[in-house]
Amino acid sequence: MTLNRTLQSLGLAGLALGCTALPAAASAFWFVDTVTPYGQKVDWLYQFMMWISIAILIVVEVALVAALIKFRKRPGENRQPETWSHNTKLEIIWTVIPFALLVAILIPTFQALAYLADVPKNPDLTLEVVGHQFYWEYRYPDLNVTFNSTPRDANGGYGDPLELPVGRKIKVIMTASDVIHAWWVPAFGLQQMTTPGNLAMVPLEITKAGDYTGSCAFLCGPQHGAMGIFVRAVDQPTFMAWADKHKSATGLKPIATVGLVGQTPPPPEANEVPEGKENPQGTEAAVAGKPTAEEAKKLSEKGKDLYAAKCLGCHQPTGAGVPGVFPPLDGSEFVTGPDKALVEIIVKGKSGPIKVKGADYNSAMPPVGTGMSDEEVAAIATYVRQSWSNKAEAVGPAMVKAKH
Ligand SMILES: [Cu+2]
Repeated sequence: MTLNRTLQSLGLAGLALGCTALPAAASAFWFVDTVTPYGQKVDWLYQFMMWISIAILIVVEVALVAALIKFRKRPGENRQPETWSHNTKLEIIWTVIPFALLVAILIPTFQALAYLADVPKNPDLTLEVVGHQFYWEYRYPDLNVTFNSTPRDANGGYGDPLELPVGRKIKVIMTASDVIHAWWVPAFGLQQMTTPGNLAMVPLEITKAGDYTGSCAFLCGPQHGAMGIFVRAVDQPTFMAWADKHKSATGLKPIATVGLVGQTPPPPEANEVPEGKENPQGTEAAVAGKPTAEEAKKLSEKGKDLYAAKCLGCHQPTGAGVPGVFPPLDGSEFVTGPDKALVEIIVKGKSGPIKVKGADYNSAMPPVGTGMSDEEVAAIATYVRQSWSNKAEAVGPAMVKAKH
C-alpha cells in the first residue's frame, strides 16, 4: 500500500495540483482510508485500474500528438493519403494488449468478490442490520442486544454510535422491513443494499479502532437523509460493556420474521377483529366502538411494538422527537386531541408546515399506517395517546374503521 500511496500522491500532485507536490493535501483530497480487508482489496483494485487508465491515456495522447506533428500538412506540400488497409501485426497487438489488461483486472476482481461471498461460518460475532423508514435497527442475536440508530439532526450530526469490536470476524446479515435501503460505510469499502424479503450476508472485520460514518445509500423516502450510520470500533472489553447496556428486554425475534414483510403474516386473531365482535361485552361502549380498559391495555402493548418498528426512529423512545426535525408526540396536541385527526395522520402521513407545542416543523411524515389493519392503527394511536405524559382516551379498531 505504501507504493500505492506514493504513486497516488504523485499522480494527484501531477494531475490536480499541476506541479507542486503536496502529498498531505493529496491524501486529504483522496478517498477515506479503508479499515477492512475487503475495503483494502477494493482500494487496491481501484488504484490498479486507475494507473492502467492513466498509462493508456498517456500512450494514446502521445501517439496522437506525435501523429499530428509528423503527418501535418507542410506549406507547398501536396501528398496523397495512403490507401492501404489492414495490418495483421497491429491488429494482433491492439487485441492482445486490451485482452491481457482485462484478464489482469478480472483476477483481483474475482478475488475481492470471493472474499465478500466467503461469510464466516463460525463468526466471532453476528450483526444483523435492518433498514427501516427512517432508521437502522441493529441486533446482535448472540448477545441479545438491540440498538436503533438515532436520526441525523438538522445539522447533519449523528446520534449515539453503534459499537463493534476490532479484529473480530463479524458476520453481517442485512435486510429491510419496508423498502430498499443501502448500508454504506466508505471506510469499510462496503455498500450493501438491504431488501425486504431478502437476507444479504457479508463478512466484516475492522482492523483499526475509530469512528466511522456512513449513510443510507438508496433513496428510500422523505427522511432518507436522516438515516445516518455511525460505527465506533473499539476493543473487545469496551464493546462487551457497551453491549451489556443494550440488552433487549423482550428478546429478539428471528431476523427472518423482521425482514420478510408480507411473507410472514401475523396470526389472524391478532390482525382481524371478527365482524360484530368488537366488543364482546356488548354494552354502551360497543356502540361507540370505544375499547374497554382491558382492551385498551392490550392495544397499548401491541402499539408499543409497532411504535418501535415504525415511529421510534423519528419520534424517539421518549416521544420527544428531534428538535426542529421530528415533532414530539409527548404532550403534542395532535396526539392527545381528537382521535380522528390522529388516525388520519397515522394512515395518511402528514406533509408541510406544522406547529407542534409552539415550535415549527416542516413535516414529511410517511403514511406509516397505510396497509395496516384497523387494529394496528388503533394500537399505535392508543399507545401514543397513553404513553409518557399523555393521558388521552384509547382508540379502538372500530373507531379507526369509522374514521378513514
Ligand atoms: Cu435511504
